[in-house]
Amino acid sequence: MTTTITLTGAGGQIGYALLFRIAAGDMLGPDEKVRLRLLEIPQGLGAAEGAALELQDGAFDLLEHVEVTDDPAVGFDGTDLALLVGARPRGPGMERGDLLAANAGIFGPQGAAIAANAAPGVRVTVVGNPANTNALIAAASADGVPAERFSALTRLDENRARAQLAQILGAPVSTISRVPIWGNHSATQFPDVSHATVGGAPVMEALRAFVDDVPDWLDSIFIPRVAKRGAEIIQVRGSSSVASAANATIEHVRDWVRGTDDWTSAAVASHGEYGVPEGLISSFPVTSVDGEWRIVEGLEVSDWARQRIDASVAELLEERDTVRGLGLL
Ligand code: NAX
Repeated sequence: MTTTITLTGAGGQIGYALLFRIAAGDMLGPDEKVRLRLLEIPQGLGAAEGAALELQDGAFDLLEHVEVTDDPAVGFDGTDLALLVGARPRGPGMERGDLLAANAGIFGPQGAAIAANAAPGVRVTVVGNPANTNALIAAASADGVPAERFSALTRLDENRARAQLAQILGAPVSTISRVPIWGNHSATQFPDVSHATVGGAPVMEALRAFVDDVPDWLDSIFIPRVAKRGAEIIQVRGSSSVASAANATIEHVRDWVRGTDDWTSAAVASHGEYGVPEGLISSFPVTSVDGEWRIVEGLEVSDWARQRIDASVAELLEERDTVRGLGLL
């Protein structure tokens, strides 16, 4: 079988880290051939064309074809998986509203181009920030494509949270499970350890051996560390997260297409679960079954968790209202 994959922002940093792993079979497995469409804006075409030449030189067995374009109709033609990574970064003096508007100008037309050109079962993963609201705009612009086919990346946040827990508990990260991210992929996100396990045992109990006051540690150290990890990487590395973001994108798409054994996190369209207003693209604990994300329902949510979920969801509502107010939704 061959899957057609469109990557926007293919000339950018995350694009460069993603392409070779996709071609090597890390995303869809060793038996699935891939056809890549690299969609850029004119200024990014050179970098995308360079990446295409290197893909050729990689002589990947699974890579059938690579095409570079700045035309969304060509880029999304017959695509099965659209990875929307390219976005407008916040420039100097840009207000939040300007940023949302600039990105609505990208993700609205891309949503429409997906509806007009993509394969009937297309799945769209939004990485470019502000990811949740960009996904909302793309989905709203994609007439005839169900909102369930759109999701935004919060897997990097979850991976960061699991890694932090592994570090303090002195346990392999592979033994840490069920650490969902709720809400927005932003500083208001809520990495939730209430249901987390380490080697099958509750993390909340395990933490007591390492931390005096667990709720205080969660509030003052863990949650801010996870939520601001992107800024920490920029400070230390001098550039934003790239390989870890590409890795999370690979895992997100792999799980969506091939299914999960346990919970993970993804920002998906709410149908009102956990009081999140219907239609918002909010991060939830999810599983993937038969190629569809399913929100894990029936979890107990403490008052403490409720407040944090509500705060992040309020930010998502604000973003939606700003975009609506500008007539872009
Ligand atoms: P770069 O600036 O390196 O690359 C972005 C690329 O997108 C550029 O080549 C640009 O020409 C292209 N582009 C811009 N508008 C486009 C359009 N309309 N169509 C096609 N291509 C377009 O950024 P990079 O480091 O690769 O990051 C990409 C995006 O990921 C950013 O928005 C970033 O904020 C976001 N991130 C999201 C994360 C998440 O967890 N959801 C984590 C990592 C990352 O911060």
